[in-house]
Amino acid sequence: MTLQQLGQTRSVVAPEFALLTPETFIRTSVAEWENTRCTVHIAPVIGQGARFTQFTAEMAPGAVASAPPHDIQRFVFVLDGEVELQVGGGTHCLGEYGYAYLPAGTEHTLRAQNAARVAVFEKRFHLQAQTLPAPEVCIGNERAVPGTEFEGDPDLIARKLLPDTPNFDFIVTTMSYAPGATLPYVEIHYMEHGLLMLEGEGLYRLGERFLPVTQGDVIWMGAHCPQWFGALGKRWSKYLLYKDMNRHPLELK
Ligand code: UGY
Ligand code: MN
Repeated sequence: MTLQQLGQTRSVVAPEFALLTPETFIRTSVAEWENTRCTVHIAPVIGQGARFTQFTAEMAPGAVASAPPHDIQRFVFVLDGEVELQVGGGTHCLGEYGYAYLPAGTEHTLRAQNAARVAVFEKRFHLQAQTLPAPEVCIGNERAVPGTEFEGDPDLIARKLLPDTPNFDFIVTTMSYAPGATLPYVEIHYMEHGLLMLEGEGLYRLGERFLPVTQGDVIWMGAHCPQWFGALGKRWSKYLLYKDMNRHPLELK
């Protein structure tokens, strides 16, 4: 018998964080995603509560997704395969590591050209933001985004996939670590994170736990969860990271 068959897993769910590893993923269907198996990793009902959702959509060839309800923003990131995005009268082909941000109320479709796997973050658009100009559609590929050194460390590179401007109420970045690189300190902040390990492996500190993580793992970090990462192995590690941003702490919903 395997350790899994004996009831073992690396997944941990705590009030302020969750590590979710692939052997515990349960596929389900989600409205708007036809012919698609979705694993909803993070939903508002998790732990002390999340204000966003993160899921992986496994689209069959030709599967189509339509826009979420009108007040919800969507960010998609193609993990495997090719997805055709139709929005605003234009057609865009998103290949591996291609991404798109669709503001709340943006009619669009996503069509899998072949079997495709897509990481999705969705968040209700924050009302306070309606006094600012509406965020715009953003389309790109992570591999074409210039990186910047995180806190001056050339072995820790951050890439912002969305504009860091006050009209956006969340941001998605990738963080790339050379073997042995670490976050320079334990972070504690009121913003929450959704994370997908894209490449590599290492140790994630979540609260008081140090947990081994690897490609394919998902992490939720709730408000004020102590967090730190150190990269292990012989290749660069990279994770995709959601973070809510730019809103008054007393106005968070
Ligand atoms: O900027 C951040 O919040 C980021 N460095 N956090 C993280 O990687 N857990
Ligand atoms: Mn952080």
